[in-house]
Amino acid sequence: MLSLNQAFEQSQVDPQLVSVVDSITITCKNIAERLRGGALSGLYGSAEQENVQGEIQKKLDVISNDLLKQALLANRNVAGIASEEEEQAIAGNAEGQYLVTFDPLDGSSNIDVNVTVGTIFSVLALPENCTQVTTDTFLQAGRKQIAAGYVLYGPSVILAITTGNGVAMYNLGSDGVFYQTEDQIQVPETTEEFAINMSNQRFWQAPMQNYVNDLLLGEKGPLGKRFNMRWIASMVAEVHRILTRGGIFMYPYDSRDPSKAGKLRLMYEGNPMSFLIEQAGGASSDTQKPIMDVEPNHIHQRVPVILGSKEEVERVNRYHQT
Ligand code: FDP
Repeated sequence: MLSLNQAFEQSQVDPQLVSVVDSITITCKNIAERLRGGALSGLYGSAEQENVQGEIQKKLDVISNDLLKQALLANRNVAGIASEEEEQAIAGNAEGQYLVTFDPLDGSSNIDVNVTVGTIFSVLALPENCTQVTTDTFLQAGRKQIAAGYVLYGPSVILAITTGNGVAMYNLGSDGVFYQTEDQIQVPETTEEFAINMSNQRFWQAPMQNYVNDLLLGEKGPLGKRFNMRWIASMVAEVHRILTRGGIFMYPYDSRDPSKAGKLRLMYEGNPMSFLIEQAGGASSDTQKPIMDVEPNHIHQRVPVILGSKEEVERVNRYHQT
């Protein structure tokens, strides 16, 4: 079976990029190990909370962030990092050519209930002539991503990755090596499965209300088919399901906090997941344009996210055009 490094070698991925991805996957193995320990790792609960021995417990998302930060900043090919858990980007090594953004533990409200979570990452190039990495250096549209992926901590540990040449998946073996299980994944164009947090329905805008209402009408409605619903409340797990068997995932704008464009973050969730989904033949949209065409103006910018099987994403776009 092909290991991740052999696959990179075969497709002649830049060795410096390989080393950046290595830093991420090695750290993710460490995170997976801690997650597997569950409550025995003493890592459940809130950050800075004391356990019965009077020891300070740190939340796993804080620990995952620290581990990734440490590993990436120690890599001389990394020019800087930006994390969902950090206020500002952090400059890395002077000779580095790559910028990495990451969500260290997506779906973290699921950790304590032992539901699948994951690490999401995106790699950008250091712009030419950049002499000083700042938070603004990261404000590049998703189209400029060099690589993106996630490591899923579920019943098995799975890496999904793209370097702009399709999407491949790897399973973590008991020997600590990621082995390729899928290559050139294709998201089916049509689907009968949707994922959305229905409890927010009354806060959505009219076009989203109309689309979901029509979808719920099933075979007798304008969409002419019966839909099934899934909501894991862990984006990384939902995207993994969509890459595996299709579907549509939506976290639209809602009026609960009108100042926020959506719940999910463009740089750590929207862009990397859109890169994977587009590379697998699916589509992704903020209801007006492809997410990867959104020009970021803030490192923690939020974005409405609609992604998955092409036919359904395009239908959602049409509902928003009328
Ligand atoms: P979480 O808050 O647990 O980190 O990243 C945000 C996210 O999870 C997504 O992974 C998930 O899809 C969504 O939020 C869940 O939101 P709801 O709590 O509204 O269901």
